[in-house]
Amino acid sequence: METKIKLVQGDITKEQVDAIVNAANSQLIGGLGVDGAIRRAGGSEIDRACDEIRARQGGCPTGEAVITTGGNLPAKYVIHTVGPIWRGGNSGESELLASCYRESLSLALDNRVKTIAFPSISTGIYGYPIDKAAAVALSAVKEFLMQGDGIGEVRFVLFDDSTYRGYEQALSALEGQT
Ligand code: AR6
Repeated sequence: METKIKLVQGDITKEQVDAIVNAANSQLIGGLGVDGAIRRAGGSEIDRACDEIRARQGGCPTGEAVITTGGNLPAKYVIHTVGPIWRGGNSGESELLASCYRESLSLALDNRVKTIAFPSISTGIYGYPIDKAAAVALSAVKEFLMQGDGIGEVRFVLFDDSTYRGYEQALSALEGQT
């Protein structure tokens, strides 16, 4: 099962996959970080699609996900999920973060997505410690993949060295478990 999970260092907007995931905010209003990069590269079609979702359902609660076009990106879709803001670890952060990965993968399956790329949700502006976030992210994805085989590959596209190393360590710890 682990072979379906790949770690790469790079810019998620360049990924040739069916869907990339965005670390969005609950208003679905363009922000900084990976959100800004995705919207810049994908163009105004993504902004318009987010505006429509906001008008229809008022945004996207933390831990949930919505899907839009990928606009000008190589990816067909962008799945926008809203990670928790780190408040010290006792405010349900890990459950909400795990839910982001599960909900994104479930939306991917509904849209026949076979290959999907995630950034490290919540570990930038939202302040979630990388080691903790990596463990939650990888085990949530692994558990989801064990439930079925609709998704062929999940790639984590990690922007900087320290994030990449954090995920590498968490993945070897997870693979070491029986
Ligand atoms: N490709 C992959 N990862 C990236 C890229 C990229 N092009 N650019 C940044 N990252 P953040 P959050 C990494 O802050 O913590 C926005 O304003 C970054 O280095 O983007 O969930 C939203 O609108 C970090 O490792 O997301 C929300 O308001 C990771 O992506 C808020 O930020 C996530 O950092 C969400 O904060």
